[in-house]
Amino acid sequence: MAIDNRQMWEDLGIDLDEHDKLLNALPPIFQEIFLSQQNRPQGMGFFDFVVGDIHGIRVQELRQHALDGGKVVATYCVFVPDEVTLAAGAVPVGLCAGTQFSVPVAEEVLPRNTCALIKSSFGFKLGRTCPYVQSSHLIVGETTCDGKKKMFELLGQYQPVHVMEVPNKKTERSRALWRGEVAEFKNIVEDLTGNEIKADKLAESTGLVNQKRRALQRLYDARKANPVPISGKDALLVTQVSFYDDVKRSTQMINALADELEQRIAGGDGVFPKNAPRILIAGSPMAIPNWKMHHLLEIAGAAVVCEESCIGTRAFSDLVPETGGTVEEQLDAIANRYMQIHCACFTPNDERLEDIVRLAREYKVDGVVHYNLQFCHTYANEAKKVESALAEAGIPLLRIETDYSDEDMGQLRTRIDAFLETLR
Ligand code: BJ8
Repeated sequence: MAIDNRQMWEDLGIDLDEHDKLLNALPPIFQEIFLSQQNRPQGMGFFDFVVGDIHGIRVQELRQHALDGGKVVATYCVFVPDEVTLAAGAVPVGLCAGTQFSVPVAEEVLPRNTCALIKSSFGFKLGRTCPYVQSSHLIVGETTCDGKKKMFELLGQYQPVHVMEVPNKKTERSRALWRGEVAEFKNIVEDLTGNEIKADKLAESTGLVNQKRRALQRLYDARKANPVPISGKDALLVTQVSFYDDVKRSTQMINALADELEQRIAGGDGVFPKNAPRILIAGSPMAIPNWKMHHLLEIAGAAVVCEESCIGTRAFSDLVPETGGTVEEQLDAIANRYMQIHCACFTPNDERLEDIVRLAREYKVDGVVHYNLQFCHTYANEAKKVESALAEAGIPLLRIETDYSDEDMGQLRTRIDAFLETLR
């Protein structure tokens, strides 16, 4: 039987008036940023549809899963292993944390000088405006940064939260700690679902998640072409949607889009002129619906061709080896794979610097924009080392520090125009 959205939102405890404001604000923004683009790939139709119905069908699926006795496990960070969640029969869902809409309510509790991603996530819970948060049986946080880990303590007053301890170094001792965290997470999802994780299920879910990563790799490989067959905004949207959509469906739709992009490349069909400055964005992740930086760069005439971020290469570059074996052996492989994520929470984190220079070359970029969410100290401090590494490689860099508000749009446009001018 079809589920009525309003009734569903009410059942989930959503503040319907505030939620109406949020949903009413989205279509004009989406029209301006996405639908107004020229020569978009047809495969973007699916992703437009998903965003157009952002709190509808996917939430209905989660709701149905819950009504059937299933569990939903929500996350904010690419350190939480979806393979384990899926192997227990639960559904993983990446939560949105990319809008200014949910920031003011969070500032009634959190210090204002907290990064927008933290405030936005907390504000969704406090304001009861996100049906994904409301649908979750467990929110899994991590200790990647101080702001987040203290926010998760507060979030735990409203909803069940489990925090995974992500170490700050990549020594053997730290790896052992992380392996223990993965083992504990397995026990927690088993308790939550009542399902024991078996080796065959874990191998199957590892294969599924890897397939999604391979599909994203194809999408990103297509962006290496010149002219580039898809805008940075559209590629960003695809990656953002893949965080909360069904894993199998995402994989299928991204692969269909990649097929189309490969045909475009064969035909020399691009969305920007060949001489458009090619930009790599590196830094803090851009949770949906944070499209600000891509939009500003692309309306200024640049082509964003890659993101070195967790809504980008850090999410899919490494696969979990599909060697099978016992549950414990597979968990070893999973834990190792996640320790290859080069988040700025690690010290030292030189591998990230190497990644940025390598990606800049692979994607043949003209310049790099280091994107930093205001008050994110790990990325802000690391930006200095990124600057040195890029200077040594002879690659121009623009450092941007911003939040989710529109207040600095004029100033950012001026700085972006000036930067692109130096690249032309
Ligand atoms: S693995 S980047 S998704 S932690 S921007 S909340 S770090 S103050 S988001 Fe991240 Fe996982 Fe690392 Fe990736 Fe804190 Fe910085 Fe805010 Fe951040």
